[in-house]
Amino acid sequence: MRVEFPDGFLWGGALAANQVEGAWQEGGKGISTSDMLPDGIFGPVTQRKPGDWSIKDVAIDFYHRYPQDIALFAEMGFTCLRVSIAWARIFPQGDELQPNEAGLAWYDALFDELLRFQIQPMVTLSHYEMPWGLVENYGGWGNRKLIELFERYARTVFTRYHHKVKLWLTFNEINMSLHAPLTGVGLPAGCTEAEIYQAIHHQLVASGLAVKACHEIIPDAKIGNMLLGGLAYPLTCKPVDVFATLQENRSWLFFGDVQCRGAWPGYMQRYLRDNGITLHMTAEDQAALRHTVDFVSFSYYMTGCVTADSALAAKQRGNILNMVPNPHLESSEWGWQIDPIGLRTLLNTLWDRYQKPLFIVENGLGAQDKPGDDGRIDDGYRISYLNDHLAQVRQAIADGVEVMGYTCWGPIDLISASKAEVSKRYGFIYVDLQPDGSGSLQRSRKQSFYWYQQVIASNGRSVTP
Ligand code: BGP
Repeated sequence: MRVEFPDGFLWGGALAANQVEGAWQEGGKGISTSDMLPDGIFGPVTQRKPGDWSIKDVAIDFYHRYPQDIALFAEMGFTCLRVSIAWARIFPQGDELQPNEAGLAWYDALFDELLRFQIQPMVTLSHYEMPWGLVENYGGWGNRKLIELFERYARTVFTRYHHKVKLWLTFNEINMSLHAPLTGVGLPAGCTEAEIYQAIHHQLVASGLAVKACHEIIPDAKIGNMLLGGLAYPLTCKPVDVFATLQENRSWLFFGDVQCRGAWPGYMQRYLRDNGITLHMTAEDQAALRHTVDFVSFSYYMTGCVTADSALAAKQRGNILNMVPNPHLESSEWGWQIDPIGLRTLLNTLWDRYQKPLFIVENGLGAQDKPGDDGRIDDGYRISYLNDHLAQVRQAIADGVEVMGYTCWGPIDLISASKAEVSKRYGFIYVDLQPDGSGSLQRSRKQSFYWYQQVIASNGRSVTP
């Protein structure tokens, strides 16, 4: 007998404020780190001057068009939508004592609209952005003052939305900070590894305090962490490659170990020791870390391989995970290797490691969709990609893994994070927006829209093995 997706499994999509909202200077919003990175999370910092333009400034104009977009999500049958709150809409500089009412009111309206369609909001507190004032005036997360300022922000939104939002996430892809320090922890390029680890520690403490605050203020809510779910395979079965792979996976998973088990693991203490890094950690910090998450959420796009041979590794740098490409896998147009079985492996790995419910909060295929002469967008490649991944999620459920839901990335086309491209489209809904900012912003349904509608209506039974 085939095991199916459980009743109550949440289906939907995931968005991030800075990739969809636009309205970058409306409603009293302050400037964020994302505004200062117009070329994406790996790009250079650009001080924004009046008259400067960035594709993110308007993005897909979700700020003004959300009712129409939510109606389309409802038409697909969504039961959950992952969004993020732009911290700089609530505390424009990051250190005000009182929140910005216009920012709070906008998210009230957004959540009300979702609830009107019985779509459950899942809210990320910080998705790849924070108020620029915190970088400029405090030096980002390197400064422990940010713990207090983040807690103030988290408590403000928990209190305001306590009866509307019951699913929360702390920091998006918290394990990306070593790779994109400004986006992750507000540290400039050129900062040292020791500075990044100290900043990460402050952020992990803040995450623990947010969990504590959420449990106090909204006892019936669940709060999770959010990891980039890349998985490393050994390039060969040489024991040195296998151990190097274990270490690579730990470098991504240690964040989850802290957030799920409540302390820095021994292998990380050894890493810090071996690299001459001393963390400043107080007894209060240790107490804060013990507030562990209720569930583990993660993004999943690709896997990669690891070799202990540094010359070979340097020659063969692959996708954004910077691992060696897997010779057995195909890649997307952006070189991201497609590996549906890897998702089953990862779900099992995380379940074995943490024994906490899992939520796949991002997965999807970025592609250059082109409307045909009749305006239709036949994105069969996206349907195959998503079908194959969902078939593996069903396998993992049959393996005994507890999976709460699936929100695919970018259910409507949006601005990509890595390079702020608009041509890298993930959506079931096409947005008429071109790289130079032209386009009507009109929305239209792709072929995959109807496919996903069917998947949700059948609670996943229509997914082919
Ligand atoms: C994740 C981020 C998202 C998202 C996605 C796809 O890392 O959490 O914000 O954008 O990746 O990446 P990209 O937009 O670069 O294709």
